Amino acid sequence: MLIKKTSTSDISENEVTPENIYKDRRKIIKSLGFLGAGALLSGQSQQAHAISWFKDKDEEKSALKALKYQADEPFTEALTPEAKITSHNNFYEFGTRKTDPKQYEGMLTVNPWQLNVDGLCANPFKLNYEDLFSKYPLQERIYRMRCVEAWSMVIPWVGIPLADVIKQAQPNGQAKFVAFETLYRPEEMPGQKSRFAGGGIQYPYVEGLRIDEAMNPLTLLAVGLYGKELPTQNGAPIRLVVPWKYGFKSIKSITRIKLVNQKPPTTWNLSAPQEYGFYANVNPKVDHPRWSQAQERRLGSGGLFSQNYIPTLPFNGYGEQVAHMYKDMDLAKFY
Ligand SMILES: Nc1nc2c(c(=O)[nH]1)N[C@H]1C(S)=C(S)[C@@H](COP(=O)(O)O)O[C@H]1N2
Ligand SMILES: [Mo]
Repeated sequence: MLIKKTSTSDISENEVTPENIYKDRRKIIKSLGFLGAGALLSGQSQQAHAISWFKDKDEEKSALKALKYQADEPFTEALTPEAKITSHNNFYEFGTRKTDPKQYEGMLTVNPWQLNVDGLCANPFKLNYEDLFSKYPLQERIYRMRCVEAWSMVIPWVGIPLADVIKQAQPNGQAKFVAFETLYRPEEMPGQKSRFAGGGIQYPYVEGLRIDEAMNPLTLLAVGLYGKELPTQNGAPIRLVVPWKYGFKSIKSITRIKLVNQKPPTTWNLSAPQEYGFYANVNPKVDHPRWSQAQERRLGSGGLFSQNYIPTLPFNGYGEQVAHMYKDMDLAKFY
């Protein structure tokens, strides 16, 4: 498997790609005999050919930048429809039912925003709302997302490799882990105001990665999906995406990224340590104490009745890029 990067662009707040353009672009790619949504182009000449179909010069330039990757395997899984990705959510700050977060779409104040990057580093810094879309080249990554509840989707994210942000901070030799924190704003997040509405977990939601996991090229800070800014329910304005781990590691609406020396506390591990570990690597061989992890229900792949059960892959199918980080670990013990 490889990085599912099909385009990069300097998307700013005002020039996010509308969904129809997004779809047209994929149709064009398909019509040229490539593999359709999520497919990767291979070979310089094919790339040049595909790009010549994109009208606008700037887009051409950014699309060229986009195609700097090696393709060795097609991405054959269908994208989960946008309507599904934005209406079936886990975001307990907005309620515990899958349908709750969408009710708050547009209701979280994301501008102004402040993301602090600090801790054990030479260059701590802050990013504001505009910075999230303008400071780093944005990349599109189509990733599977596997929730620990045994459902999954295929999502076209737009974002920034977390490594780019961490390198900018210049971590020192003490920095062994990265801690993340979600916005704490009970006025706008009903789940933070009431223990009942928020499912009984502690807020702010916190997560963490080992520094090598954080620096892995797959690890993304997403600011968009389907070519547009993230909606509230998917973690606006910026959220983590760690595609080889269960979805709960992919913390939403982040306000702080801190380089630390010790393994940081993580929300679901604090809440139920026997059920949710720090690592949370997708692993069909290690069942949740209350259900099997051998299979998953792929959402939105086809019609109403086509909820597909498919086998779950180790590391969610990203083993080639990530298994080396765990080669000396017992993954049943460090679940
Ligand atoms: N702050 C915060 N981040 C969160 C959650 C949450 O409740 N709060 N839920 C997690 C879980 S369990 C999953 S499966 C994913 C869901 O992401 P999605 O709604 O964009 O599909 O977000 C994760 N990030
Ligand atoms: Mo999840």
